[in-house]
Amino acid sequence: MFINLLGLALIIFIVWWFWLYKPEKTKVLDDEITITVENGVYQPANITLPANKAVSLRFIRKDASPCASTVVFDGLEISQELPLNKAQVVSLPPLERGEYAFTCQMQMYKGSISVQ
Ligand SMILES: [Cu+2]
Repeated sequence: MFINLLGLALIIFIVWWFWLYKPEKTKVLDDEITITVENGVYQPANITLPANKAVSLRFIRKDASPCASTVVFDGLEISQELPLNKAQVVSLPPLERGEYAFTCQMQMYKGSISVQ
């Protein structure tokens, strides 16, 4: 009986993890949002922006590895060097609705922008 309950809990957890869990999204209400580059993740990594509004992303890189030193916005033709421990602003033009990805050069860091 105990084993069955444990198995059930495990199944529920797996279902939740793979199908129900959605990464937290950060809605941008200001004109600028700060993104930290550290420990293999952009923080926040999933950003929701309003359409047709120019927004600045303020990157602060705390990861010294060269891999993290460039942020690339695929599809927007933006590529920006990020100095270590110093804010670097990337200005996004007003965007149409859609999903835009941003990554480091080797795509170990991954982020997404959802324009709505
Ligand atoms: Cu990388």
